[in-house]
Amino acid sequence: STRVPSKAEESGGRGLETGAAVWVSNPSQVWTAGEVTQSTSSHVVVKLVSADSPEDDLEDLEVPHTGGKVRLLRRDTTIVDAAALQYDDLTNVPELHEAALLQAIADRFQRGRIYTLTGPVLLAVNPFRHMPGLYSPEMLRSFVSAEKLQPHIFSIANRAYQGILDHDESQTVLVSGESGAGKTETTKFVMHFLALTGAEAVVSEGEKPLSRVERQVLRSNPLLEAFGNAQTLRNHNSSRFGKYIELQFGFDDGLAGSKKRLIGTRIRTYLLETVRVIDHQPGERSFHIFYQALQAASAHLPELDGVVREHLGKIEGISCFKNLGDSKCSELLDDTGDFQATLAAMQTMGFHAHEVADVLRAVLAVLHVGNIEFTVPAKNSEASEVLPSTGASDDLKAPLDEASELLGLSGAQLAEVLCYRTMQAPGEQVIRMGNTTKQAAECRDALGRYLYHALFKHIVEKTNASIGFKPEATFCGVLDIFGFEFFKVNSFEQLCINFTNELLQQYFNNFIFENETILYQEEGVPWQDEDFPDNAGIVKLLQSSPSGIFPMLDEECFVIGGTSGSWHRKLIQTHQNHPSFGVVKLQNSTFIVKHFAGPVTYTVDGFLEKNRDRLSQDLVRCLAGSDWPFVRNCFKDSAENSVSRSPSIRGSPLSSNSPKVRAHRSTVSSEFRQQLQDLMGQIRTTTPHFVRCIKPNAENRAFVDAAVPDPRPLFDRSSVAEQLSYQGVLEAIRVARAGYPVRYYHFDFLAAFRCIACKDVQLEMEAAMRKFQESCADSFLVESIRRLLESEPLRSACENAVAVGRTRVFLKQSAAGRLRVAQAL
Ligand code: AOV
Ligand code: MG
Repeated sequence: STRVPSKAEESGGRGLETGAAVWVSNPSQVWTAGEVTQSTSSHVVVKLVSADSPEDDLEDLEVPHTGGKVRLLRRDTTIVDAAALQYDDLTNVPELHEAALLQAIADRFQRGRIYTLTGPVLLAVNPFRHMPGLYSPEMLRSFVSAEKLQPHIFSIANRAYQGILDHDESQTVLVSGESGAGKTETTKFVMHFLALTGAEAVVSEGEKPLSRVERQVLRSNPLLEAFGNAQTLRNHNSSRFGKYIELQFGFDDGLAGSKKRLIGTRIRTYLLETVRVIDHQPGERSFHIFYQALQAASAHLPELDGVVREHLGKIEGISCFKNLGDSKCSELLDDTGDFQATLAAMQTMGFHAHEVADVLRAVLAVLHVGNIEFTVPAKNSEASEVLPSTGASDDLKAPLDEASELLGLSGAQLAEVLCYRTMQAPGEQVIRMGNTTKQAAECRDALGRYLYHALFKHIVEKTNASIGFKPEATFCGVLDIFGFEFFKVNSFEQLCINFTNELLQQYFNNFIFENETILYQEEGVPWQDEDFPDNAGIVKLLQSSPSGIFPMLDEECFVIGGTSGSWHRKLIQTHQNHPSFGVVKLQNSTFIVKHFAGPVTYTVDGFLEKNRDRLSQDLVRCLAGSDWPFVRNCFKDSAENSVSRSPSIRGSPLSSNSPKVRAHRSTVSSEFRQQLQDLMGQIRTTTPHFVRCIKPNAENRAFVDAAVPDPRPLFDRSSVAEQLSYQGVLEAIRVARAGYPVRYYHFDFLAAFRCIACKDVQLEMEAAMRKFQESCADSFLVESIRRLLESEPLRSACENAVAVGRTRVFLKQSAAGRLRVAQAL
């Protein structure tokens, strides 16, 4: 039967003959070349081959057949140059496994080939520098309507475009990878291709003007990045939100041309990291727009209107703002220049001058809110009041006054909702209670985050509205969403992100599986699918109602006296025997989820609070009554929904008891899961294209052509191997090679193994191969292949272990091994 080989099975030395070339697993190099010098019934002896100097005497290794710590994989020595064009698609490699994959990507990268295909999946290694010509207009044109898939992002984009033109089917390009791997850049190349190709298709001669929509779509990137990206330790332009952009195609009535081009767009965003407004790690920064706006304060910007210009003028630099801290700027960023781009993008998007001013006013308000500090009043240690002044700058008023003025409130109104809260049980009087300084500070931070989130949503909505969206049009979606994450401490955000990745992985597995099924069908080779790798169990553990990890978290948010700790205890009770769930001994507040990409330990502190994340309704009501229409509109909806939506006070047992409230409860995770479900539903209606981005080294060091002496590897093999594993690429290969891991095209098979046959038969085979070269008809070859497989001594080894398909020979390991032994004799 067909099984996916387990790790143990493929790792030992069983079946390896003396002289066999192998890859040896090695923690630092990940895979080192070696050769079997001795093969016994219990073990093999492997001599390591040093890549730098083959004569070096490296120690011999004894590897038992059971594998043990060391893993062995067969090394294909017939591949002289893995970077060769023949292997643009690695499915052409006869025996593809993780060592071969890693070597091929490494070899290709050294030669500047950053893109590689494994079947339909594109792997993209980030070069961290401009690659001359790689994305030029000529290059772009060369991919348009090319039939064969090539290792280039434009080729993938063209596939998607052709799918829309030829079949009128919607498409999705799913881009994944860790932070800094190049997802966002990849997304932009896809958008660039689709916008330009559509435009070129319409106007064939002379000038090729972009339409309004095309210009706006391209400009939407710098705009969203200004508000949603930040400099982090891993990426100077890290996206702190996920996005799905639907690029819609159709015939534009107003424009000439008979081909479809971009006619509309819808951008959806996910999980903006709003905590970054309040705080960030040393060496990182808050969102770009803060620094851009403050830089503009020093530059003269006459186009800005009075209030904002006056406020900007008073600011002496980022050090005025507590939330920006002592952020230093990378030389890779140009805030002043980027600000001009942000303003230009807003203009392209149709923001009027007063709307631009509103946006900047909100940016400043968020900063000033962050500066408000609290103190304990003399008589009451359980209460708080606003600290009068921090004296940040001579021109500035007290933070409370600056903030409230910008927000269109009075200082007293804002102080009231920060320092006091009200409660009301159904049918009873309103009670007013003082906040402690800690509670007041939490209120302030929640306000800053909420305000910024509202601003971000406003930017996205405005962008969508001005580009326009056609409900029925065929589209190409592009998904740029955070990859799998695991840090030293993992919290609610990581669980949400990793859950997203589980769903995408499940989708990816199904795609690979279907793809492989089609291949087998086309080849006329039967295959069974019983051991298809499947993460459905983990997905269920996370989301199934009512006892999945997320539904239990939601439930706990509405239980009186519920805490992260009580949720944790219930989790353990319910799931302790689940194969994908675990606990760490001696670590009381953690649990483990065994994700497809590896186990992640989550720390439960703060899960409940983060999942509730509601602004106090006192604040919402106050802001909904602002003098400033912009803020009023941002908070109007929340104020209207507030009665039925969630407890009127964070965690207040008084109102959460009311059945009316319970019926409409919503949490961050439930909203996010709903968004994800909609997204997956949408993606499932499209034809998918997968791009896996890979970060070659953790320091973002740029690709160099010449071998510049640098002891640090440009291509960190162990890190790349890890990424291939948790991006599911290895799994995909394992699935793809589940039934028959070794594959040769008919011709290649005879070229490699005809030597096994006796002389006369060999001559016949060579004649068949010549005929094939003239006619390309496989039928000439198939007869010879069958003859070879049925001859002694191969017959018994090949029975049930070889399938001859229409274009390829499929082999199980046992048969492949036997053939190699015969070949070597
Ligand atoms: P990410 O989107 O995957 O990270 P980016 O797309 O922002 O990563 O890429 C990081 C940086 O790598 C970019 O700013 C470029 O300098 C460089 N880069 C990426 N792809 C290419 C390419 N094809 N050619 C040249 N340079 C490239 V994150 O959003 O942090 O998860 O959160
Ligand atoms: Mg990004």
